[in-house]
Amino acid sequence: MSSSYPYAHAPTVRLTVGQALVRFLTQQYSERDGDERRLIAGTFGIFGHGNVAGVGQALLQNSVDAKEDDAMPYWLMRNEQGGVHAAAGFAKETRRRQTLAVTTSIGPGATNMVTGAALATTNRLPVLLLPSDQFATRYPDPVLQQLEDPRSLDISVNDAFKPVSRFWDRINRPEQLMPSLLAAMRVLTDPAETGAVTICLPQDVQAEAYDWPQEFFSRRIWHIPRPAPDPTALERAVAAIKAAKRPLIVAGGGVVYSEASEVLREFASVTGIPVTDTQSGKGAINFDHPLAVGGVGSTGNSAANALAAQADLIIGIGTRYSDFTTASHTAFARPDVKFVNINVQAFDAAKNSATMVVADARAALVALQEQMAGWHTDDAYQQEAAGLWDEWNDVIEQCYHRGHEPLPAQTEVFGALNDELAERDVIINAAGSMPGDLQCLWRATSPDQYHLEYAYSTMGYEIPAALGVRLAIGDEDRNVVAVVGDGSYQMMPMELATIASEGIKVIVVLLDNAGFASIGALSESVGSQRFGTKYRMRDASSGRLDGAPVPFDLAANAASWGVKVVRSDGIEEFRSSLRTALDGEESVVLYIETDLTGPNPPGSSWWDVPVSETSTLQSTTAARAAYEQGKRDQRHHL
Ligand SMILES: Cc1ncc(C[n+]2csc(CCOP(=O)(O)OP(=O)(O)O)c2C)c(N)n1
Ligand SMILES: [Mg+2]
Repeated sequence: MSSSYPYAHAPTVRLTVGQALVRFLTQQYSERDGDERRLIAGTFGIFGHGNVAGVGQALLQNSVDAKEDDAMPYWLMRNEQGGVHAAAGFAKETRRRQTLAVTTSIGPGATNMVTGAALATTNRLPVLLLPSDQFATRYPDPVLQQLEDPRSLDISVNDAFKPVSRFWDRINRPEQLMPSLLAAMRVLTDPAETGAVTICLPQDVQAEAYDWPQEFFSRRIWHIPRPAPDPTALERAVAAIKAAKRPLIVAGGGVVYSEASEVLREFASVTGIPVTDTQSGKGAINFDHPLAVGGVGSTGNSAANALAAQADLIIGIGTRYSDFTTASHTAFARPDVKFVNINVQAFDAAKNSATMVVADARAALVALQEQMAGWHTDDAYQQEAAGLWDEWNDVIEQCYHRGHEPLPAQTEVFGALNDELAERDVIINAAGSMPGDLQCLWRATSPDQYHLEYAYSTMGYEIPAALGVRLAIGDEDRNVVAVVGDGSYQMMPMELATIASEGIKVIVVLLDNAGFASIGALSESVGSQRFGTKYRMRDASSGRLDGAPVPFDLAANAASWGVKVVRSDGIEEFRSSLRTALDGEESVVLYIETDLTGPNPPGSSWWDVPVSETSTLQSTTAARAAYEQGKRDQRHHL
């Protein structure tokens, strides 16, 4: 087989696969609503023998040769997983119009990205993953870090990316790169299909030269569509809404990604339909909109959940109906409740046996509003919603200003953050007890403010995501604040070093409660007595981890990465350190100890976590009885 393009009439350029890859990526643009941007705005990487000579050499050559438009910025992260999280954070911040690539070596460098890939795909966020792979020629097999599967020499550890990628390919010959990259760009920019895109690059192929057709490297624009609703589907949706007395909107991430917030606000005002939100959708409607009623579901508030329980129609917009949104299929409790789902992906639109409107959220809302002209819900219903929301706002105030002693409740920290963050500052969080508190308490003023990864809920996402968000917003005058628990912090603190070396500003709020407030409370509720959920020394007499506090110092650890750390003793000190950090120029970790056991915001819902059916422990038997009671309200919407 020749190493050049067969079509004799095309001018060609001789480059390695690595060089061709980088050159191609610099020429890809996305476009939506006339806004053109570089699709792959940069590359995170860690080099090993798999990519140092191929993609690594190409990135070096680009940094030497490229003019401004052709440049591919490169950042060295500390952990490959952190690079993917940063790319996902970047993509979320840019509303999926742009993302980053991540290049790794083979073996562990590659598989370190699998969790990040799953996060991206679960959250429907585009990321481009470029793991290296074992030799295509197989001459030196088994190469260092090669798996070797006796059943098939074609299997490598990179096959582990297949279930967590929306597009997956392996480039065993240079020319395969052309159709593969074109298919990859389409998936990255398709709002219904997007997620992790993985292109595996055998280390020998990366360095191989080929005569590429020049037109492969021409500037290419990928138009991100806004699919319009099918008119008959829209008619069915309009009829369903007009027939409802107590309709309720669930606004999901799709509203934010489609930049449909303004249209949603207007639609709510005109139709008088109250709007609840999910973790990805919070801020889609501003909390002080007269029809906003906040977070719904397992960690939702009493107002949204009371309305959900009595709604006769749920209008889900851009939501995937996670179990937290549906309270494990107990939130929408009326026997006759029906659903209208607007979603760019048919898979989501079809959930709960809904009247499906497969369309872009903004396009569908505009069309819907036109056809709903003159119709609105009863005043009494709107007043009921507003009254319930007022009541919940009193609860928010209590949670935000508890004055809990000796250590503050973490809700007081959120109160300070909610007061101090500006409208377009970003708060980032992903796992622990914090997402639940934020879901029911946070008063989001804009769709930019609330950045929660609660589809994969990955401990360790927060710090690298803050790095990605900061890279996305550049030197815009906005603060990026990652809130991280002590458990999450210990999973992935090392990207603080990347933040320090890049000299960029993020604020990390590190809440140290010496354990898992989240899983601890859950453990107690399922009768497992907080077993193994505290960071404590092993106690000689009990044999368990319930001895003295572990003598580690997370604040000192944070400082060791090269960022400034400020310890706050109590909530007033925290408020003032926060103000200083927000006004300042440099990255700061704000460290504060909080109470492991709350007090937590009052719950108003359920979450299905099965409790042991048989046990010798009284705590478990009692929890099982409560669990069986909870199951009685669970249903399919058929
Ligand atoms: C990578 C990963 N492992 C395990 C879990 C399960 N999990 C959810 S929350 C949590 C504890 C989080 O502890 P911390 O960050 O201290 O937050 P807290 O619960 O104290 O608020 C665990 C282990 C997870 N979400 N992600
Ligand atoms: Mg903790």
